[in-house]
Amino acid sequence: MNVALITGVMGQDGSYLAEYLLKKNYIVHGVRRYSSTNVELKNLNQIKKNKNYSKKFFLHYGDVTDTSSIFSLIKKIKPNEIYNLAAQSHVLTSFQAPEYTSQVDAISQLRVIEGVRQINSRIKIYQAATSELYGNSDTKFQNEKTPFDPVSPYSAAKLYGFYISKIYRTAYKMFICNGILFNHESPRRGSSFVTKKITENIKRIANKEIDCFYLGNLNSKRDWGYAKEYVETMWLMLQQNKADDYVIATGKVYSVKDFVEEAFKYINIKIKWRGKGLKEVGYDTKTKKILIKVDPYYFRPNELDYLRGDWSKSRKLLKWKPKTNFKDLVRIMMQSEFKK
Ligand code: NAP
Ligand code: G4F
Repeated sequence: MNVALITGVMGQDGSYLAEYLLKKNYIVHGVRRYSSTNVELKNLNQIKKNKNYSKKFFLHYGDVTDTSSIFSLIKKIKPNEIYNLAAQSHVLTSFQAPEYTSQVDAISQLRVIEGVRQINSRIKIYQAATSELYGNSDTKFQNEKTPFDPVSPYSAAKLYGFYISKIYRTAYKMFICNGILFNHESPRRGSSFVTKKITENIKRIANKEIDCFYLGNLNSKRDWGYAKEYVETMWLMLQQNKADDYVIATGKVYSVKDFVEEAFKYINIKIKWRGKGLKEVGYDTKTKKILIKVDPYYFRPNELDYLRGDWSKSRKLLKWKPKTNFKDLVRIMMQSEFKK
């Protein structure tokens, strides 16, 4: 019987991964943080609705910053695989809370890995690394050989997670894989990330709740994929004969403006841009109404302008390829907003 432990199970990836593993007949244990307010288990709705999963899916309170909670969960659950997804995953927030971000995204990675080393070093570990590690690399595509150059407290912390995983892999022969995933989105994305922020605000405009909304760097380019299909690669990495690091991406790149334009098409609005810098606005070509403005609050002290992944190693070794293109991703997210 395969038993998986997922930290960060309530997040976007954790919830899709839990569903994916349950379909594969895994027993899945997820770690959630305690909160004194009533946190909705929205992302776990599909699992809660499925009666077959009631004896296969278990939620535990825990925190990756707490050694006793993580060590005792590993001892109690006895997983074969750990997917270590818990993180303070928002880049701008990492500038506002750098020490906390380092605790969760760097030291806690060591905590999980060290727990496995002490308790049962044969447990396989997936470590959530990130394309943010590359920073403003001057290559057109980034792959597993591209040098890292982090530009935020978030990516510096993840860099530690990446290397400590590699070090334990070689020093103790542990099976630890770093997934260098490029941006991936879905209806389950947190509202403060740019794609979800755009789709939610377009819905508000359509409902006449707001007249316009504010964004930061409109020209930033990302390689956006679909989270639901990216989680499969986490599992695939742990099924290989040898532990390794893999880039997961689409190889296509779009700007924040492209995302805005594509998303507005869903409600038949054509967006054009005028002005420069802080004065740049996006307006409806038919009504001339301004729908998007720039607010410097959303700028990062260090911007990362361009990320585009070369996923050829994953295609070759994991036999994986992305299926959902940019337009489909935007449509999936918009459809979900309007279904709510
Ligand atoms: P997410 O939606 O932000 O989920 C992260 C989860 O971690 C949340 O459920 C959060 O819990 C939990 N968490 C935070 N601090 C914790 C703590 N101290 N103890 C236990 N749980 C904690 O992130 P995601 O998009 O699913 O990403 C999953 C992982 O992949 C993250 O490590 C992220 O950094 C990495 N990654 C993401 C992308 C992407 O484009 N999505 C790309 C590359 C790498 P709360 O709900 O209580 O806050
Ligand atoms: O959606 P974002 O906040 O994602 P970002 O910073 O690329 O980070 C995400 O992807 C990483 C993988 O590369 C993950 F490791 C990380 O955990 C996270 O999931 O911002 C995307 C781009 C940025 O360039 C940002 O400056 O959009 C730009 N942007 C423009 N206006 C905005 C906004 N970002 C946010 N969050 N909010 C805005 O209003």
